Amino acid sequence: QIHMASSDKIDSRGALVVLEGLDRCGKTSQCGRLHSYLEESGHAVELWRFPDRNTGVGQMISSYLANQTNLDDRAIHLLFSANRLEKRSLMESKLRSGTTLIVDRYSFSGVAFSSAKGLDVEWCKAPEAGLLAPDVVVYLDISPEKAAERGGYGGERYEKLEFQKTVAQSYKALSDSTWKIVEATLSIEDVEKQLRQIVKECVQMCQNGKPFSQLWR
Ligand code: FDM
Repeated sequence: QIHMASSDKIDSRGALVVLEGLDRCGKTSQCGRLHSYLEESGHAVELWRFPDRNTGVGQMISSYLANQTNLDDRAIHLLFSANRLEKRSLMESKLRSGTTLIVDRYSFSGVAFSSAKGLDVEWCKAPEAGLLAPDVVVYLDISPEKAAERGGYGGERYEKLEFQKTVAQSYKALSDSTWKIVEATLSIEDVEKQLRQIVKECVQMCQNGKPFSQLWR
């Protein structure tokens, strides 16, 4: 009779999948398509986004983005961080129960946008050290000029070409070799195809017990 050592036990879990990119890169549509695809294939999956505008903190962020309130750059940065921190335990329990989360923006947006205003990168990272690290980060890559040509910048605070150029540089500085870069100017179907492949592999690794890791550690 074979007894499995407890260290051999496989803790199957859901995957934390994060999509990042500039405004108008197609992130939100692709998150939706990916969510439907996984759901239809019978996988437990939820679509999340940051900022989560449904919480009290999220409402403060929303009114800031709509230019209805002004806040100090550091203060709004910390609200974005708090908005992720307040979802941390729910996030972890969903993943442990086997649910995959497709997340439209995460801490990388926090650092990219705030550091584009001139805040120190390390200062920006600090409040979120220890949050769950994504199992995969997909960056939908588009030049700020191309994104602006797509039109439909909605008039929110950051939706301006000059600022988006700086954000693009911040993202580049933040990205590492683990990020999957997908060319966002391909057709919707081709982007979708690449995403499915990336996410299928990632989901598989998490089902096979890939351990959690923490941000910025
Ligand atoms: N944004 C988003 C930040 O500045 N910091 C953050 O931590 C996050 C998650 O908020 F311009 C910015 C990015 C974007 C704006 O995002 C709202 P959506 O995806 O358009 O809702």
